[in-house]
Amino acid sequence: MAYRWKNTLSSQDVTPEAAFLSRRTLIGAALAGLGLAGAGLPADAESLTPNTWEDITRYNNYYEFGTDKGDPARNARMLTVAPWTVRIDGLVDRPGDYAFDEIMRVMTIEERIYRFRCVEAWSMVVPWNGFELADLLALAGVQPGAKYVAFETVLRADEMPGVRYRVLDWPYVEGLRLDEARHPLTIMATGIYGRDIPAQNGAPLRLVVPWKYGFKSIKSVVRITLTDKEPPTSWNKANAREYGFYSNVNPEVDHPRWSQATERQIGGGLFSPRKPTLMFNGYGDEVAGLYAGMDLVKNF
Ligand SMILES: Nc1nc2c(c(=O)[nH]1)N[C@H]1C(S)=C(S)[C@@H](COP(=O)(O)O)O[C@H]1N2
Ligand SMILES: [Mo]
Repeated sequence: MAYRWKNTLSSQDVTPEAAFLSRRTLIGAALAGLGLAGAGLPADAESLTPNTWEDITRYNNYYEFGTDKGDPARNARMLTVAPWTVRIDGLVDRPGDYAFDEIMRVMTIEERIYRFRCVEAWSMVVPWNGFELADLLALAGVQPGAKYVAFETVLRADEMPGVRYRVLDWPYVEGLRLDEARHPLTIMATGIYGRDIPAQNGAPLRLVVPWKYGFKSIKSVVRITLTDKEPPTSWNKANAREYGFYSNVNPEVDHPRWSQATERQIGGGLFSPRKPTLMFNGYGDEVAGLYAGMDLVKNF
């Protein structure tokens, strides 16, 4: 398989948020004029209005840096993000330590504006930059016996003040079925608004699976393992009754302690009405087929 060259984002290419938004509007209008709006994209991809840089980078969940929403923005600057390597191992043809810089050299970086829905019932819209996880998996060569992908976050007690509290069993781990991992909507994000992804959002690369609750989108990934068994996941280990392996966004399956029918949009202001939560977070046309015939109440 041939790999495309990355379209490099240098500091000169950084898109100020206002210019970015007007550019999106222009592109949307141009596409609509040609009758091409949304071709090959989720129907409303062009009409999603991203949250501000401030919303996205100051209201975070990254428990390794503390459990308050403002802790990651304050504490994650301690994280050393370069050099960085990702170990890819298990059922792959080319296991090894892949340097982040080398990955970036061979991947094509795209912009993906996705809804992001946390299991705590708040949501944002984030303009990610990144590459499809499928392309990274192809680089390592997935073997026929592989059925799942396991992910692990870096664990550094000296840089992560939150890990002295046993809120979770560190390191943070997550997992996907192989077909979910290879779905074209599943990306490894390396940027937001055309800038490098900030540490509090999971620098230098983090998973983004837009039809699942936010906790599946594991940050600062250092290891990706192809396996034939469903891998353990941090929130399921912490509370299996409340957090399943699949964790697809589903307004009809409530969390045992709160409703999942609606969500609070971050940045909407104090009086903005809650918005109905969409099945698969609005990506059902693309992903419902992955779960055909499955009981989504049992497999929550
Ligand atoms: N390593 C790690 N990854 C993580 C988390 C975490 O605490 N540690 N929190 C998860 C949760 S609950 C959410 S909602 C998202 C938040 O991502 P954001 O801060 O970029 O919005 O990251 C997910 N990935
Ligand atoms: Mo979350």
